[in-house]
Amino acid sequence: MRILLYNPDNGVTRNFMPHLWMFLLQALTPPGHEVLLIDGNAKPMDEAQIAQFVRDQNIGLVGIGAMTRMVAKAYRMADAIRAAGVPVVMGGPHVTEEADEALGRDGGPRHADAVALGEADETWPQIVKDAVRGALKEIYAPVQNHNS
Ligand code: B12
Repeated sequence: MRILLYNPDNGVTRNFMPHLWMFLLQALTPPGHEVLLIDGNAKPMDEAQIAQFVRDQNIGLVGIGAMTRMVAKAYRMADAIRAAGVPVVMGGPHVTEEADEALGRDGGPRHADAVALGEADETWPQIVKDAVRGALKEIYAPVQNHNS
């Protein structure tokens, strides 16, 4: 499967500070998949452009991460990707606190097929496997270590 990890542009201050999550999840992706990275600060895209990109590149899953300041753009891009028929998983600090908002469980529109809560180091490989089977769960909670 071809996977796109997308970080929306920071449309508030427009300062560019690359985020680490994309590189980490790319490294943690199980073998056999191709992972493409787009940071909107380096490659600005609008909704129509990202929908075209996922179609042209035969993308099977899109992961979007966002802090609160970029989440409105993240949701607009997620909506465009889902309308193109490609599932979206979202993660990062905003949707970790507001998973119901991303999943449309708060009365608003749904933006994501699945949400990864907290750190996704352990859950990302499972998310990819579930996406391949067409069986994404709505919520992926981080694996807790209760040894301490
Ligand atoms: C380092 C850091 C910074 C650094 C570097 C920022 C950068 N761009 O990389 C500096 C000091 C510059 C910084 C600045 C800011 N930061 Co800062 N920062 C952090 C900090 C301490 C760690 C982030 C990090 O790199 N973690 C390591 C990476 C690998 O982990 P991660 O990003 O959390 O990603 C993991 C999960 O979130 C999840 N995940 C994330 N995205 C996705 C996407 C998908 C698809 C999936 C499946 C999973 C997933 O999986 C990843 C792997 O486990 C966090 C607090 C914290 N302890 O997490 C705050 C934090 C992210 N920062 C925050 C804020 C608000 C800011 C600023 C906006 C502050 C300001 N007012 O200017 C600026 C924004 C600057 C910018 N343009 O990016 C907030 C965000 C809150 C929110 N609701 O959005 C946090 C959470 C702190 C807090 N508790 O308030 N920050």
